Amino acid sequence: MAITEKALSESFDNGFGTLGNAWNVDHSVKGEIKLAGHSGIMEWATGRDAGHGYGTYTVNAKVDGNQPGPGIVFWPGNDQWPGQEIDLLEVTPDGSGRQYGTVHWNEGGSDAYETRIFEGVESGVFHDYQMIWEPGRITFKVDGAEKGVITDHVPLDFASGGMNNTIGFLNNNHDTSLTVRHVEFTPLGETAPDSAPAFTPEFGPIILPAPEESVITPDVASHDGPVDWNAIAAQVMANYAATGSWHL
Ligand SMILES: [Ca+2]
Repeated sequence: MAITEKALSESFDNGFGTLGNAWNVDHSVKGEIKLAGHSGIMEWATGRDAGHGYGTYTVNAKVDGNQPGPGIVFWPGNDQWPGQEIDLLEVTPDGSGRQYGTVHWNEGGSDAYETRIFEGVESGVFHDYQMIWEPGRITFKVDGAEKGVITDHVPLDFASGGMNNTIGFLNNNHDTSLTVRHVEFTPLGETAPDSAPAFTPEFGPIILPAPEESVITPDVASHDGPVDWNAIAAQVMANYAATGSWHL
């Protein structure tokens, strides 16, 4: 399988676009997706090389509400947790509405983590959230301003002998929501493109533990009905076996 060090740029002008696997996510407004209540969208975490590695991750998004619920979550490529989860946005549980970033790791079978509070970042408006993942260093920025740096327990990416992470968005609170208008990934050492590159599905599909009442829309804009998650996964695996690429 090819290492997926490819740029990604998703504007949500065509439904879920490159992030085709979602449950309970609203894409009725062209150019954005909205997660409210219990909802999520994520690339498939199919193995250590799923998703993306070192580089710059930029997400234009808006949090509404001041409670935990919304998340910009980079999930471990191998879908194992506790593990290599990196969160570009969560909300503190103290009612202050403060936002923060986190690096998680597996410490002897238990979840361990380190956080950085994003001081002065307000909810209710769109911000550019950015994570720069480099060897030994993760930097969080909001609207171009550095909000925190973590240098301990920074994982190696797949190309360096470690594991990649998949891009995802979650919301699990009826009093909060997360609206996302743009997602971009630029591999380390490359310059962000001036215009969105054509999407290729190779960084492709997704997986997360499916919630009990999944409403998944895997086939991008073609249907919105409930879908059997296991059947989708089986089809993706079959396609991969037959063609060498992940697709539905
Ligand atoms: Ca957009």
